[in-house]
Amino acid sequence: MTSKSLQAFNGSILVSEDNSDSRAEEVPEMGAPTTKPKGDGGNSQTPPEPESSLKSKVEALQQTLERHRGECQLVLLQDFPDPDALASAWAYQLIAKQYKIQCEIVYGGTLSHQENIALVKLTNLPAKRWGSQTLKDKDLSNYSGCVLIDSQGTTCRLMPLVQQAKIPVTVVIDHHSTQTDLKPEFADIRPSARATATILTQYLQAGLLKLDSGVGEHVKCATALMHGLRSDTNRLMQAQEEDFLAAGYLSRFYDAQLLNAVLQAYRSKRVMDVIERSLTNRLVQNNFSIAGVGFLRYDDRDAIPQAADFLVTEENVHTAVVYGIVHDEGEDVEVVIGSLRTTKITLDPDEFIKEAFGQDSQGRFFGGGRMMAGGFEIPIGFLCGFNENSEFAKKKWELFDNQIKQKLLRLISPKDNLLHQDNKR
Ligand SMILES: [Mn+2]
Repeated sequence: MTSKSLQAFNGSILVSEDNSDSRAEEVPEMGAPTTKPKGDGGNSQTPPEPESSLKSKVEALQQTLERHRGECQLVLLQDFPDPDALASAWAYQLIAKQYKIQCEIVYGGTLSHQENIALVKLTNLPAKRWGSQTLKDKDLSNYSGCVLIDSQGTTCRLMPLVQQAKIPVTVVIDHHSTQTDLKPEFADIRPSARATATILTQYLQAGLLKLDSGVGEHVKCATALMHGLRSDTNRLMQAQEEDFLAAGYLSRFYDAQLLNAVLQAYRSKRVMDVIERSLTNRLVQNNFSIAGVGFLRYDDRDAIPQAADFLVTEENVHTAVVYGIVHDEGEDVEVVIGSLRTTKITLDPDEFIKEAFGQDSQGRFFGGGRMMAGGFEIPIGFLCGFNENSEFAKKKWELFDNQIKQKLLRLISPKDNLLHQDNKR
């Protein structure tokens, strides 16, 4: 991987090779998959999937489902599932139900963004969190196969356990570039697709499940798919022909009021407080806005990308990076979590983050990105804990804050290596 020369601003394509490109996926407003070619202003259109190839995919999926009739499958989502993942998994579950396949939709992390929580609550979306305790109590031998939707297992902490339990990967449906060689029975991996929801909608439209606007569950699932599709295409602004066609089909079934209710979800006070901290602490240099927000509860993790979304709206700012130390009580670990948002077309978040933070001892990058958005997670290992000692916690935060700033400023103002704390504005 080191052979890949990373030039932070040249805007060339860097196909993600590690497992962290989807960190920022939980933020629904942002961007398309990592493989989107850059430098075209985001307007290039990939022609829709040819009908013949879609037809053969649909047939292959039908045959796969038929072979597993009556079985139980585990649908694994990324740790912080976004609307595209949640909705697509639900559509798969409804399709599989026709073959008497029972699907359990699970994720290992948490739902943190208020819109995602609202989506799950308002639509009764059947996804469950499996913490480490749930896993210990679960008998995985019930499941004859696992299904990966909107990921390839690399951003999914449940994946290693499923592999240990020797559950085969039956189906992969995703729009990220191929990340690992999973050898599933059925794969539809389309990096050219803007949303997995578009792929699933095409399946529905091709007849894998006949949607009925008289069936509440169908209406809710269509609404979730519409939300997933919109959020992965930046409210359809990056949508291509096939996404519009899928949205057009969904428009016959979805509930506009319900979608509106999901989008109207309010921010919690704690999210507002984190945004406030990011405003107070931000340092603006060379059109970059950088803000450390200190310690955060795990459930508020999503306040970080939301603060970055907000900071990038400031005049003369094209890129915002917000980070904090998040304590995961379940696993008792602390992680520096950060998000990047940019409106600069020639800045590739994936390259920028890989270049800024480098790799861990196993050669894994601490983060990556896709169009307009990126994220990173840096475990703090031995320095975890003892935050009840406020003097220590303060020093610890300052250390990480300074180190992250230095790494970022090295790229932002290459000649100006030193940290100028009083540059704050
Ligand atoms: Mn997606």
